[in-house]
Amino acid sequence: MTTQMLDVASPAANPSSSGRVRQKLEFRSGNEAAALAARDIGFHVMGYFPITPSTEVAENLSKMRADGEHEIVMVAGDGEHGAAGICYGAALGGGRVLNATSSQGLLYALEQLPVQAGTRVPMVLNIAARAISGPLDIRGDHSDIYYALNTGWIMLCARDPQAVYDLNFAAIKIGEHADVRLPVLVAYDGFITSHQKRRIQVFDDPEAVRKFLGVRPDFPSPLDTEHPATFGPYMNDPDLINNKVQLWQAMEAAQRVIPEVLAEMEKMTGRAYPVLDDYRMEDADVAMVLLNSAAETAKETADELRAKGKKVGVLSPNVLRPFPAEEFRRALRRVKAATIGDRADSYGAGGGNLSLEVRAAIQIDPQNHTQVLSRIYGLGGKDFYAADAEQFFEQAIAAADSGRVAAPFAYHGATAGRPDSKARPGLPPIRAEDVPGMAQVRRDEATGRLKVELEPLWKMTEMPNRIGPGHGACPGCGAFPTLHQIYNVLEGDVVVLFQTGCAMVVTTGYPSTAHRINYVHNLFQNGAATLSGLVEMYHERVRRGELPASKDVTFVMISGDGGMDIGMGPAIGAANRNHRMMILEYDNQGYMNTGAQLSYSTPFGHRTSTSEVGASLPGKRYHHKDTAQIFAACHVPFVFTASEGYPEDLMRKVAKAQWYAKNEGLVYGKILSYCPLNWRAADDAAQPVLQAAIDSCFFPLYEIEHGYTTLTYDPDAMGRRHPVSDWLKLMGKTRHLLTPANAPVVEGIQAETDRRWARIKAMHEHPLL
Ligand SMILES: Cc1ncc(C[n+]2csc(CCOP(=O)(O)OP(=O)(O)O)c2C)c(N)n1
Ligand code: SF4
Repeated sequence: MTTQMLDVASPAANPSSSGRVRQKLEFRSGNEAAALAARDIGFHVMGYFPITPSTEVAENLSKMRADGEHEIVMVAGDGEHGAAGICYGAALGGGRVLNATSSQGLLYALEQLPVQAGTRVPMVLNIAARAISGPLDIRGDHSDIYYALNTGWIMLCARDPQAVYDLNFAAIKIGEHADVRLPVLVAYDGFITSHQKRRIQVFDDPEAVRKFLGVRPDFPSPLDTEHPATFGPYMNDPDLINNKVQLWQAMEAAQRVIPEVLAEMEKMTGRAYPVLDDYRMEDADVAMVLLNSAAETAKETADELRAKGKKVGVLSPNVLRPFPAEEFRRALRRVKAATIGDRADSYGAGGGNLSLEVRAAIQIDPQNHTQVLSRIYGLGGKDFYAADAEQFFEQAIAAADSGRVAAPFAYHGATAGRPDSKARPGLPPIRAEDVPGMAQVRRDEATGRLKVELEPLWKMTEMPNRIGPGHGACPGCGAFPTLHQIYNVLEGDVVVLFQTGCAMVVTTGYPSTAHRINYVHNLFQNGAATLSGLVEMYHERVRRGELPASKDVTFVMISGDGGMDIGMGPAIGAANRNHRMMILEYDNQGYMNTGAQLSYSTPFGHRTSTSEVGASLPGKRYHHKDTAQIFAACHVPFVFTASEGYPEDLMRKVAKAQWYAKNEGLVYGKILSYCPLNWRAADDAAQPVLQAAIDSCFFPLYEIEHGYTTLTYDPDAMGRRHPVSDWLKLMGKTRHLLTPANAPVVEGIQAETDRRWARIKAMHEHPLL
């Protein structure tokens, strides 16, 4: 039986006594289908954090919310761990809750998943499955979802956009069933299902949807103040094991509830989702077992082989937790050989999780003699074509015919690599002596502050660039002028760590790299911790005489503003420990690498793909984060703000920063950096736009040296102060704010700008502030 339903047009058009409800046809991707389902379900709250390829779920919902199509409260987490916490709290509050993520996002949220399952709090989490780092690859495989197998969440698998839509409804009903009460995850293939559009049927009968879902049952909630209760107590032996028995029992109950709910869905829609999807298995000698979209390819190949007289079939679970062990036993009882493909390895276990679990399921059946071939395929988005499916079938047929398996476990599709090519910079590496730097720094003994003498700016053209040309950034991108100004003033040996973001992604496409000095990437939630470890190892190895003390390396972390949201905890940790390193943030006011979602540094009212603009919403709903002041509160030796639009000012500050990072401890710098693509401004308009942000006092230029604040540019004193509207009118992302209806929003931005500016000025004027 297949999950496909291409004959729904008639029942959709003619809901009849068969129990089918009115539906309508749409042409949608998996992510759009998840967003439409969310709208039709009417979740109370969505907690989320952007990550490719699942981000579109939140983006679509943001657009729909701006257009007044739903009322889901959308809360952007500071990272996926935060988003999962938001969802847990919201779900404890008794309403319906949604999240969507992928890859590292799921892994970063993972710690919260057993907390929620263990305390039995239902919600729905969509996963557009993607490869996990490292190295980083944004395309699809199943290495992320396999990590969720042991969390206690129910796991549904959606093979196409229609299934994504349908299974979101089923997820609500299954998770909220009184005997189950568990959170539910709906997994679909990144890009293949998340982005490819298909014809799908969506409900066109809100009343029928309401009837199917019912109201969310009243589970114990901290919002029920009439019945005080403790949620998540500390547990001792034997209560914890008993708690886990209950979780297991809930999964057992789900074995019964899931088919019931899916049967009810089938009645309403005409679309069937058996727990284990079986295709042409009625008399199959040979089977292929695959998860999600690849199974559809395998079905076409099965048809071709059947036409040649081969008895082959395909199995694909629609439910991964609870695992359909009994269904596999039944389906494979007569099968002589099966190839089980996994889009992720369980390294060292001799198979991926699906293969291991199917083997475990059938080995307890004395009547089963199926030979199993485990194959790892399709990693990092590697396509799975009909030719691959044919090979899988042929290998199983050979095993069935010979009675022996030639290779029980193998990777499928790997190559010999490129033995002649090495990961190397396109240009020769740069050494300390090549970069004398553009500044002399000395300490003023009277004030204890640093004085910088800068070479004339034209000298910059003589400096070799530590970052080579040929990167793939957008024309006019400000990240690179920013990096060049930083690098040209830093003298000697520099080791950089880039957190994930545009500057990282466009400079390191394996096997090339634009970095001509030592470069490390770590994900943008943990770069500061990683660099602090490297710094400590450097100093310890110098102390032990293992590395030359004469070298005097400078350690620099480069991050976007988004990395200072999700990576804030480790960055503050590094600041509190005061490691000798620099954290330099290029602030382009959003998560640009993933398609311009809001960051906490996005200013109020600005349009991003998750703070959309429409009749119901005028862009972002809260003010930008003052990251420089957060670091100032850590009392590190040096904090500054700067902009690529003021190169001399920026370079002076970076020169000071290098001195402090070598001699005293941690430095943080926030650098306003142009993003023409997502600010919706001309490629060559960096200077006027940045100047306007600074002259409006929205982005004050200052430094804090040992706690003393100094304004390095004062628009008031220079007679150049302008209202924020003069800045907002220069960018497409803010033009909507200039309509009369949004005048109060602009007044709010102006008021907050004035308030923050007055505080900085007061700090500048008063040595104790
Ligand atoms: C744990 C985790 N969550 C989400 C992502 C997806 N992601 C990668 S870069 C990025 C945005 C980076 O924004 P920012 O630091 O501001 O740098 P920019 O892209 O603007 O240069 C996001 C959301 C990820 N890689 N890992
Ligand atoms: S999206 Fe913006 S920050 Fe990213 S490369 Fe393009 S211009 Fe630069």
